[in-house]
This record gives sequence, C-alpha cells and structure tokens, in this order.
Amino acid sequence: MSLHIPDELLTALSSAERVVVLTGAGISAESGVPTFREAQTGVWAQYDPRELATPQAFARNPRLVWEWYEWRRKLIQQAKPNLAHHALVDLEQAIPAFLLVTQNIDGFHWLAGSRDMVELHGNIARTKCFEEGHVVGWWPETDDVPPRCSSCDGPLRPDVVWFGEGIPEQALRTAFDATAGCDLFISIGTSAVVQPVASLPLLAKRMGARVLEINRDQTALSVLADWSLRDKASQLLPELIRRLGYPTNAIDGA
Ligand code: BV8
Repeated sequence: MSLHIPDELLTALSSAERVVVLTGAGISAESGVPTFREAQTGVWAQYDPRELATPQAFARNPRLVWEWYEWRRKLIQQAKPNLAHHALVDLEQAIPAFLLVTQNIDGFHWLAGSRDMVELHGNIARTKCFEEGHVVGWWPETDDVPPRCSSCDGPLRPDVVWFGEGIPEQALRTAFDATAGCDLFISIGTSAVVQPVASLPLLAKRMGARVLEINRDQTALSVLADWSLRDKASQLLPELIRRLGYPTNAIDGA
C-alpha cells in the first residue's frame, strides 16, 4: 500500500540541491530503542529523564545516573539501525549538498553509513572524565560505580550533552550554517521542543526553505511545516526513496 505523498513534495525533493535533515528519538523507535520520553520503563519509570540527564543529577547521585546510561547502552547494543536510517544514507548519496543533524546519542546513523552528519547531543558509546572533560577509551576494572578516571581519579560520565550544558560549538555552527543555506529542511521523529536544536526548522523557514516534518504525532512544528506527514519514518522514508527513483543501499529487511 503506497503512502500518500503529495506530488508537490516529490517535486520539491527531486529538485532540492541543499538539504538538511534533523532527527530525534522517533527515528530509532522502530529499532526498539525507546524514545526519550518513553525511555522510562521498569525501575526507571519513576524518574523523569530530564531530571536524570543533568550535571546536577550526576553530582548528586553519580551511581544512579551512570547505571541509567549503562541500561540504555545495553538496549542500544541489542538493537540496530532500521530502514529509516538506511533511507537517509540513500538520500545523502542522491543530494548534491546534504547534512544530517541528529539529537540521538545511539550512533545508529553512523552505523547505517551516514557520513555528512553532526551529533549535537553526543554519543552514548563514548565516555569522558567528569572533571577534566577529555574522552576516555579505557579505565581500570574496579568495583567503583561510576568507574574512576585513571589520570585524576575523578568519576567517568557518558560523553553526551546534558540539560544545561552547551552543545559542541563546531557541530552547532555546522548545523546552523547548513540550515541557513538549505532549500529543504526535513524534521524526522522529534518533538521539536529541545533548544537550541528546535530553532533550526524555524531558521530554515525564515531563510526561505521549504520544511517537511515526518512524525508519528503532531508537534509544535506541524503547523509551521509546508508538509507534515503523520507516518512512521521506517515506512515513509523508503517509500520516498522509491518514488524518487534513487538507488538504495538497504538490504531487504535491514
Ligand atoms: C543549552 C542527550 C545552554 C542526553 C539531550 C530555551 C527555551 C527553553 C528551554 C531552554 C532554552 N535554551 C536552553 C533550554 C534548556 C534546555 C531545553 O531545551 N529544555 C527543554 C526541555 C525546553 N536545553 C538545554 O539544556 C541544552 N543546552 O541550551 O545550554 C548553554 C549554552 C552554553 C553553555 C552552557 C549552557 C541542551 C539540550 C540537550 C539535552 N540532551 N540528550 C540523553 O539523551 O541522555 S536531549 C534529549 O531529549 C534528546 O537528545 C532529544 O533531543 C530530546 C528528546 O527529544 P526527541 O528526540 O524529540 O524525543 P521525544 O521522545 O521528545 O520525541 C520523539 C518523537 O518521535 C515524538 O514526537 C514521536 O511522535 C515521534 N515518533 C515516535 N516513533 C516514531 C516517531 N516519528 C516517526 N516515526 C516513528 N516510528
């Protein structure tokens, strides 16, 4: 059954030369990775992720925050990129100037083959020293939770951006510059509320780009988008690639 895709959107996509794609937790939902709001099941259901994903929470209870990330890391290690991630690799290869901006920390875009991309909120697979800030590839196996930095003995933490922390400057500048110059901005699987990322589609609109939203639920962006499709990313994106006649890398049922 082919999904309803407006002809005007297909025309805009096939003629787009500079495309920015923004993704959020919704694109990994079908890989079995719960979205940021749904992440809380079992013992974690009693916590608000926005309370846990902060330097204050880590300073107050480093073991609790470290164990929450360990739990999420294990969920991600048991999952893999889905057809939506692979369709974005096809799009990257078909569009002359393309940038993928992700809020996700699961690394699935890189794993699927995306290369013209920035991770604005870091990556759960990387660990850094809470005190010194440098990424740590190894630490001595001890009973400490969280483990300690081998050079300063400070606690280790995931290399992700917590609420109240700045986004990596270079990545943020790359995202804003590409957005200001794009002719099509596509927002996929994000509630579009977390700042400063949520201001990207508004900047695109202000600079004259068309905006496409692909999201299961209505969001604050839906009324501003030129097209807002209430579909699952892993169904709609491969269908877009098919209708545009672009080659695909996805292995069936990947
Ligand atoms: C900063 C990493 C300053 C950690 C994350 C201005 C106004 C108001 C508030 C602020 C503001 N400026 C700053 C703030 C504070 C804050 C903020 O934005 N708060 C919000 C709550 C209002 N922002 C910050 O703190 C940022 N830092 O601005 O610092 C500064 C500057 C310089 C120096 C020092 C400080 C940092 C924000 C980064 C926080 N870290 N993640 C971790 O993951 O543990 S954010 C985290 O939540 C995610 O990364 C993601 O970005 C966000 C959740 O959003 P989504 O990805 O959209 O996920 P969500 O579940 O919400 O939605 C999923 C959607 O998918 C749903 O709509 C659903 O319908 C859809 N969906 C589901 N399945 C599918 C689907 N769609 C399609 N297909 C499907 N199958």
